[in-house]
Amino acid sequence: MSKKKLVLSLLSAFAVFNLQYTFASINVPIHLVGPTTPGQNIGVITLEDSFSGVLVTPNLHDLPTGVHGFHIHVNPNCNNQGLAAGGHLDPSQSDQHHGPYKKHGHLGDLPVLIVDKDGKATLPTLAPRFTLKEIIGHSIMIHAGGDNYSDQPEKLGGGGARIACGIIKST
Ligand SMILES: [Cu+2]
Ligand SMILES: [Zn+2]
Repeated sequence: MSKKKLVLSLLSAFAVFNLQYTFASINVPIHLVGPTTPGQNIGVITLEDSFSGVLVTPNLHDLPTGVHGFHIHVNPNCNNQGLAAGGHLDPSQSDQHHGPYKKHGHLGDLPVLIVDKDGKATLPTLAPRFTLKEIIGHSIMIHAGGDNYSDQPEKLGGGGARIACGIIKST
């Protein structure tokens, strides 16, 4: 093989490699929840397949400082103060809230969302147990309180009220 041919075949092999390892991603607009329809837009969450689960990259503002419960909920509907979204995504019907790192429990349990002193959330986290395909057609929810990845002492990690939400749609 000539040197030129070798370079060309190496280049095309590299292009194919890159195509295979370009992961799908989705941008989800996030709104504060409202009594009937969604309220103010507070930014976007980017969801992207990775070598190990889904990379969750928030670019959010106007949230209360601190740690927030963060989950995939079943219904693609953020109305009625977020209640229309239903419960945590749980295809195995485990009925257990164990957070993102245990093998069993709600598939939709995400790592907590951290909001800085300026009300912004920008820290990426990895949700290791599902792929992007499994969460399309559901919603993503931010709670007022934190999440201890347990049903004790409070159910569902103790996050309480739903404060912001977005619908995960394929693009
Ligand atoms: Cu939730
Ligand atoms: Zn849960």
